Amino acid sequence: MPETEEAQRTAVDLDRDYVREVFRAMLRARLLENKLSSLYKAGKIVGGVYLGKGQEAVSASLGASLIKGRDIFAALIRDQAGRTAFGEPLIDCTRTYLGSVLGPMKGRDGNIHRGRPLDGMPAMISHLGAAVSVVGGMLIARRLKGELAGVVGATCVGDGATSTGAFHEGLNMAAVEQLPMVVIVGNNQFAYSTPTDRQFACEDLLDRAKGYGVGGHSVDGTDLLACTKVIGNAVKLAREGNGPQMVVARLLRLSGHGEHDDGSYVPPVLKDSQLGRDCIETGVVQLIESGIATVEEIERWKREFTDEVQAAVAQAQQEPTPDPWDENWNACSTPTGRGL
Ligand SMILES: Cc1ncc(C[n+]2csc(CCOP(=O)(O)OP(=O)(O)O)c2C)c(N)n1
Repeated sequence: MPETEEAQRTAVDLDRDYVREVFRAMLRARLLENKLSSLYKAGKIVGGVYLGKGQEAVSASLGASLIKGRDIFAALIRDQAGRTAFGEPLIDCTRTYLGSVLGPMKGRDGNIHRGRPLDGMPAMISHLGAAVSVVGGMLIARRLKGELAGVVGATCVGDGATSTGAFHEGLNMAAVEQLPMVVIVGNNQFAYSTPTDRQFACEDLLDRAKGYGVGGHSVDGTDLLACTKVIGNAVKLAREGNGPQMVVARLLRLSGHGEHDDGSYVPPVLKDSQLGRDCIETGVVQLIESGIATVEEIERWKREFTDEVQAAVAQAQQEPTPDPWDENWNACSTPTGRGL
């Protein structure tokens, strides 16, 4: 607890700003993803569309706890809110989904495998768990260059990813090396259509943190204020030299695996449970009840972000897709300045 009254006020204000930042990123991501879903259903997006609906509080709490320009964030398919909170412009998303040559992947990736490595965002890897090793490697590289002080590397995985070899090897190594890493496990009860009781036999995924020798934290992923507190604290612990931290967030995926999947295998009883709460809805109530934001402000943000999403889609839609005759199709990224 800060000693002086002024310091106490500042601490409260900082928390308030952080919570508002998290919620704004959640809202921007939700409005953007609603639009992506409509575009997909209208046949305007080729390939898959993957949403983070219901997981925004977890993802944005992580993204907003990280420092852009210093930290590393390896986002996964449910992390539009975290990307937004970490500072990724919305146009990066619409350009990638709509195949614009001006996007960070230059129109070579159709959906979600985008990144800006020079800004601390490695491009997403589909192979579940692989990002844990990538973040570990990036942190070791910083250590070798003498640039690790005060840095955190973070990634998010799903419950399914925790059963892969890559996850195990990556987290084990991070623990041995005592890296400043945060791994968020979004336990949304399903890996595609496989429920958790067909994925692992331990009672709680949190039990695994002990086995790896890393800090373990559990949070209700539908509760905005709990997410900001628990995830913000895990990032702080990692930053202060306490080694890797694993946070297990309990929630439910509020969409199909991708928009091609109606998720009809999710039992109604789960949807009606605490796990099935929509974090945006609970967040609105929490913000208003705690006086962190007013109804008018939230309505204004909705209008502002709706306009921003429309503009990002309209802009990407009128940009060119790659011309196969001009493209050199380099397999490796080159520092051209375009998209990096
Ligand atoms: C190593 C590996 N195995 C299988 C797949 C195919 N796959 C893609 S997403 C997915 C389910 C992921 O479930 P989970 O980790 O729980 O994350 P969620 O989609 O629920 O957020 C699977 C099996 C993959 N991408 N990588």
